[in-house]
Amino acid sequence: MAARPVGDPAHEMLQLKLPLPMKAAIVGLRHSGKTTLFNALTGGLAEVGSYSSALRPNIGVRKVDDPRLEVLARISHSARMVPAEINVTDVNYAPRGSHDGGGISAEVLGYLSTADALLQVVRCFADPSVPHPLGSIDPVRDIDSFDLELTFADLAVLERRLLRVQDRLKSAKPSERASQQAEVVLLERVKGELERDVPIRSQSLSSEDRRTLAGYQLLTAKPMMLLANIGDTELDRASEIEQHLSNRYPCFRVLSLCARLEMELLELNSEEAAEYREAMNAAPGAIDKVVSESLRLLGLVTFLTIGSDETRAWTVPQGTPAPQAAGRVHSDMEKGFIRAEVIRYEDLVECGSEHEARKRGLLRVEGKDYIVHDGDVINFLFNL
Ligand SMILES: Nc1nc2c(ncn2[C@@H]2O[C@H](COP(=O)(O)OP(=O)(O)OP(=O)(O)O)[C@@H](O)[C@H]2O)c(=O)[nH]1
Ligand SMILES: [Mg+2]
Repeated sequence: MAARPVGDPAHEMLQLKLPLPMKAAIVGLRHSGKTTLFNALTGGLAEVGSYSSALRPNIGVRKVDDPRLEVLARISHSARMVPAEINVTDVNYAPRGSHDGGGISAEVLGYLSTADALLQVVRCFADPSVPHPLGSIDPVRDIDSFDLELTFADLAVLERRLLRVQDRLKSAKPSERASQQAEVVLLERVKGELERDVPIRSQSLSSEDRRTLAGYQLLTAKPMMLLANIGDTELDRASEIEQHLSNRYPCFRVLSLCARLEMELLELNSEEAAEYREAMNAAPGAIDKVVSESLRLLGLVTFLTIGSDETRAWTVPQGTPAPQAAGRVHSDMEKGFIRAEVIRYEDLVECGSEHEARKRGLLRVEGKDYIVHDGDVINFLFNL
């Protein structure tokens, strides 16, 4: 069958939407404002302040606002715009030593281990009507305590894995011994560093070591960001608090915001919200910043497709080759991939049309080894 460009009516018949594999998990101590942030991020209506150890996590989706979509939709006269999405989970977590829990429960660990990145909500707001599980407001203690929990969880996984590999080594065939011995050496090294308080994400490991470890879904290996949840009376100190935590934890990206205010603002129209924001001294774009930083934390880049039917943003992990990116749009496009026609977003905007970009030689034809970049506008050609 002849090559068929994206946007061809026959394309409509294909099942367009594939599940997005990347997931950010909101974590943090009890009553830090996780569910409030979840609602602010996803427009969700999950009940806040309703922690129970049996509570299921909230699972939602955040659309990624991208001003490039509107520009491209105008250029390509698209009927509609479809933004990219990130999956967000709000996981309940009770800290070791608090009256309602002894560490992270196995259920929570299960959710955390499948997350690709962690957004840690750090309680900075003081409110006597919302008791802190450890009795006082102390962001540094909370961050360190959470880190300890992640470390304990990883040590338990590594110890179990080590026992299993050592056991298997006893009856291993000569051809399997070398790789199993190498795994034992790696696990012991990683465990030793972890015992010296070096999280796996900060350990110096080869990409092969990281590939081996990836299967264990270790928590301190996951990228993490700190979200300082400040009270609405402290908004004028937002950047000071952010700076303080950034200095204390240079390995983490730190953002400060008032999750409750951001959630409440969703109920107002944009004019009222802007007025309220100004009155409260709350900088605009706090949630957008959380979203864009989450994309970065997840290691995602955005490419775009255009057509008269729709202009759409898609996210893929950095380093994704063109055929796999095509597979995000539809699995048939990956299977029958021929080539990709790529224009840089900025070039397309400057040319004003695909036709003009083609004329000026700014449309590149790329093969299966092409690595997709953020802002690529792509037309995949494929065989069915
Ligand atoms: N004063 C104040 N209260 C807040 C703020 N953010 C959240 N809260 C309140 O803190 C309480 C807990 O908020 P949640 O969002 O449920 O916190 P959580 O971390 O999900 O709590 P658990 O699920 O119980 O662990 C609620 O009563 C919120 O209204 C804030 O910025 N200021
Ligand atoms: Mg909650």
